[in-house]
Amino acid sequence: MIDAYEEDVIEQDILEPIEDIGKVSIIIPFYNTKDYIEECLHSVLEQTYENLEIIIVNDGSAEEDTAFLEQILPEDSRIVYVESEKHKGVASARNIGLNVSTGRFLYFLDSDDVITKNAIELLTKYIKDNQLIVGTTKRLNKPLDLMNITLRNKSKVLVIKKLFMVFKNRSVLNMLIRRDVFNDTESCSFYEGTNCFTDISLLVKLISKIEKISVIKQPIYYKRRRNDPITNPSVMQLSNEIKTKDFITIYEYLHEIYRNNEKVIRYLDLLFLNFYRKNIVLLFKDIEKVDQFFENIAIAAKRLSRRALSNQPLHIRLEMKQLRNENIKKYKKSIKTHLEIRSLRQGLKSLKKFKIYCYRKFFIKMPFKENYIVFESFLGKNYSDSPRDIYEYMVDNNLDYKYVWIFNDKHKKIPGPAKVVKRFSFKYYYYLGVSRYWVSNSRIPMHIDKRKENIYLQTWHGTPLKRLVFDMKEIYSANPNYKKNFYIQSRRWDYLIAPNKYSSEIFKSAFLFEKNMLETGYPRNDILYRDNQPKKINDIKAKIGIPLDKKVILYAPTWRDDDFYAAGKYKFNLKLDLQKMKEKLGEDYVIALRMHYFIADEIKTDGVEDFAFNLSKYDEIAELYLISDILITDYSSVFFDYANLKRPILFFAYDLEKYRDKLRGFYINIEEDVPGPVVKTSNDVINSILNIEDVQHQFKEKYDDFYARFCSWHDGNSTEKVVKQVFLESN
Ligand code: C2G
Repeated sequence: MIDAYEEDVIEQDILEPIEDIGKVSIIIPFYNTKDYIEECLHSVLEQTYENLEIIIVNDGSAEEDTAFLEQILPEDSRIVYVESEKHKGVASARNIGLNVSTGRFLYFLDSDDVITKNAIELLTKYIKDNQLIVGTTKRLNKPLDLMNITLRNKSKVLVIKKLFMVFKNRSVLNMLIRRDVFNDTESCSFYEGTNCFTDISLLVKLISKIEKISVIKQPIYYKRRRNDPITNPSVMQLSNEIKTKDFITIYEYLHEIYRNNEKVIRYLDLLFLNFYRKNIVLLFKDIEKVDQFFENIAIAAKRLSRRALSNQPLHIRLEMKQLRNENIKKYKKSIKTHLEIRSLRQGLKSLKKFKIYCYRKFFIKMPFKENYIVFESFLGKNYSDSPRDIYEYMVDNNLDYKYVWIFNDKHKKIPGPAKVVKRFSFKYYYYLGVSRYWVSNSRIPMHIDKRKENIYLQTWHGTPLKRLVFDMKEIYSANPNYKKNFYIQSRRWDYLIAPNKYSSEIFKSAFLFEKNMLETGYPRNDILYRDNQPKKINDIKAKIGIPLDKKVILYAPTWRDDDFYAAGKYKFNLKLDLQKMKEKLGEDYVIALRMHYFIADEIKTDGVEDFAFNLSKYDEIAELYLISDILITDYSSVFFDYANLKRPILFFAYDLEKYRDKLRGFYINIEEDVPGPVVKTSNDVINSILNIEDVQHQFKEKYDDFYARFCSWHDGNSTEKVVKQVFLESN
């Protein structure tokens, strides 16, 4: 929300007839945003205020983006489509748009953003005699159709004199500007010398010409948080280095032009000091960057007025003094102290932050423990998967290492000599800081940078059916920074295990992984070759309490990205009719229910306790594969592993269309390629099981092809291959 000084509030019902006060030129630069432009355009064409000129400037986009845009542009006389011959940046695109615009008002909109359908109506209604009016902007974290944007029928409008409060966000977006503020088209233009911060070049013109503006305190502009800052960043997701270079460039340029305009200089100085504290100081965490930027920042700092410095805290004033005196030695010392104090202050905010402070400040600088290995599986949830097989192989072969296992439950009991450490405890940070090896099948938190000597073996946790990370277009899960965070975390991986050729290729594209791919098959599947024998199977059944005289159905579904209570806590509605399954199948079968480790809901088995066993908390799903005669799943990768047993698999895909076409998308054609029937109802599941021999016969050929493509790297020796390559040969 824009914090502002209320001078005058106008409460008016916006449902009055719309007054046409003149044509509004909406200028939309387009650059490689084919994934978002449709929603943007739709939100503009939907506007209740109709006297619009919609100027789309294609700023040298890629062919496929251009083709897509030209294909979706509707026949609407209000649309003006302009192409620039090559990509020159948002300022140039907006200037092209300004040059062809004819409207009485100007409005800038980014092609990956959207506006509410009454946005222009509100802006034109409340601009009154002001030169400019701005609406409130909100973040758009997920696709518009999942946003329930409510239009309140009342809106508070403020009239503001303190322009800096509004302009401190450095953006011209969501502003309705009278064209006659500018005496000629030349002055109504953007500086084209940088990629970032070119809005400031128009804002300073506005500051030099106007005294007050109106502000609508209702969100009418939704700014998309671009979910892929790595391979398709928005301008403001560029690196801090690029942004610092651009900021200094445009600050210098405008400071020179407006050197005699006290108000503009005050604004520029405010921006410089804000940018210095939020970006430049952080850039200098890498102290070598000081050498690279010191000279230019010193020049900029010399321009600061005494007044601008007067209300700055002491340490900033000191740093500015050292910059203005060009004393890089003293400045480096000040910045180091500044960052130290900053990280200590951060560290004192909470116990969790203090542990992270200790990790960064102390633990990763303590003597390294060469033969220590830290293991973690499914974010500390259980003792399972490939990390477990690697650990047990090393212990059984008496390899000379010390072992630490991370669990959420500090009382977790596991076999062998490993030390059990509670996740996120001080010991957790200590052992991650001093241990040479990390072995994980999922993700180690963003804030845990690793030492350069550390070796991180990422075993991952399944052959991908669902599209992953950089192969996903939209991000529906709880964390909108998913791609950026994943990229940072996966840069730390030194080894990644692939269960088959198919995964090896996908992991390279989905994870942008370029280091050591271990094409060994999954250690976690060795058990399916080693222990697939009646005695072992009965031992597991007895341990769990499954009747030995019954066959077992295993139901192991995955999670749904958009069905969550919070990050990592997902909902699950059991669609299988357990009562009916018990009636039809209970004589010969029992069913093991096994929810994904993200599922927070407790599965109910009331009334069918002797038929349905909830094994969601059972550590090792591979043991459940062994005891199961049939697997029912959906889009979970479990079937790629279970297929090693060559037993029947049913795909209970009751929400296939939504899951495949909206939520995630798949790498293979689930209806064509999977080695079993895709069914949608409990009845279909029951009938398939009652005729399971026919099903097996029907899918025999497809199953053999599937096995050859996805299971052929497994022979029961994957663990040995991984241990030799990572721990024995690489030393
Ligand atoms: N899993 C489980 N129980 C389930 C589902 C999954 O124990 N009901 C375990 C299995 O080891 C499975 C792994 O979690 O292989 C991954 O589960 P998926 O359902 O495939 O979902 P996800 O966690 O999104 O991983 O490359 C694999 C993908 O990353 C999928």
